Amino acid sequence: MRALMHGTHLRPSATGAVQRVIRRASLGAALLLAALVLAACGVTPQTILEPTTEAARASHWLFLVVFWAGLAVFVVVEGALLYTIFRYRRRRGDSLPAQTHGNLKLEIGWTIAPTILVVLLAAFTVPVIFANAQEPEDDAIRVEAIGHQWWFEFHYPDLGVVTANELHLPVGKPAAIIIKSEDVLHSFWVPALRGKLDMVPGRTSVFRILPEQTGTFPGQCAEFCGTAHALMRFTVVVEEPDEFDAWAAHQLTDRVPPTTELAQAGEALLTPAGCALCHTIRGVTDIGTIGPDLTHVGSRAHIAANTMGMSRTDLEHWLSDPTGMKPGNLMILPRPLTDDEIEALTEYLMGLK
Ligand code: HEC
Ligand SMILES: [Cu+2]
Repeated sequence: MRALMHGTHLRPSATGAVQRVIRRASLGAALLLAALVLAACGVTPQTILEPTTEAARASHWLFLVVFWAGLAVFVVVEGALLYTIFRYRRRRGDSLPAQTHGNLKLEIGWTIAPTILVVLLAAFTVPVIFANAQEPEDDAIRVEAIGHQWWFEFHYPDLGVVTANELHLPVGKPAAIIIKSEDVLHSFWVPALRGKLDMVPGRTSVFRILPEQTGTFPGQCAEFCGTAHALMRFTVVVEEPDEFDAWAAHQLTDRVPPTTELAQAGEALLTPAGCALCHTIRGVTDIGTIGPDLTHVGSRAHIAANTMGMSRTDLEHWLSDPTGMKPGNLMILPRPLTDDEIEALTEYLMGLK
């Protein structure tokens, strides 16, 4: 009797708890969905499903082959499993079924079928691997892409241009991307342009990209490389050849000298505040090589490996607390900056177009 009362007493609140959990879970799911939908708005999708070059189309096609083949296998195997479970389930009065130990025909069958499937997949895959391994042409525009913890450096050895996290390429011209790493394993990946390639320390790999359409394509590091790996992104700007030439010519110039008093005060801070230890700003200082080249930082759309915008507010946030903005990153200031210093440096950096 006591147990029964106890039971009836418990039940309503237990049901309430379950309902609360369900309500919370559905609220959470709705919020997550909304966040995903919002995140998808206004950004060029970083997806392999919208290839824009021959190499990316080849990988995409291969993905479809493997996906549909995998789906067919899944449906057949799970279908057979479900059919067997229901058709041969134990019914009342059933006795132990006949016990078999091995079935030669079946075993030969399920060895041969996957073998044929794997050989077929290889037959599709190998030509794509070879096609995508095509050497870049001799007159391809050469770009060294160098992985750093946790940002990308781009260096055009023939043009002399050095920049960070924003790779510019002229449309319709093959590019030879020369892939290196400064420290640990990274991976260079712009899904719209082609598949990934590891950036291996001590090793140089080259791949070819032939952009077919202008636009801005997101990329990111695709190999875990430490604390800020998830915050290591970049963009590829594919533009008309004359726009590219103008961009490159401008990148080659020294920094735009500051004109306002505030910006001049910013420039005067580069050495005392420690920035010059790590950053190069051509025309002012060229000893720093640990951080991105800032000569034309104001001409880029983002900072901090594309995890923040290039705006006054973003720069102020970045300078007041780089570690808080991007945990683990290697911009360690010798001392915190004062508000006045941040204001002056921000004004100065905004002017480095
Ligand atoms: C110890 C080296 C170091 C010092 C000192 C340093 N930085 Fe940096 N800085 C970095 C590194 C490394 C990054 C790249 C961070 C990342 O994205 O992971 C960076 C990024 C930046 C960026 C963003 C650039 C971009 O294109 O993403 C700006 C702007 C910047 N630093 C300004 C400054 C200023 C101004 C100072 C002086 C007050 C300074 N830094 C001092 C190492 C340093
Ligand atoms: Cu990484």
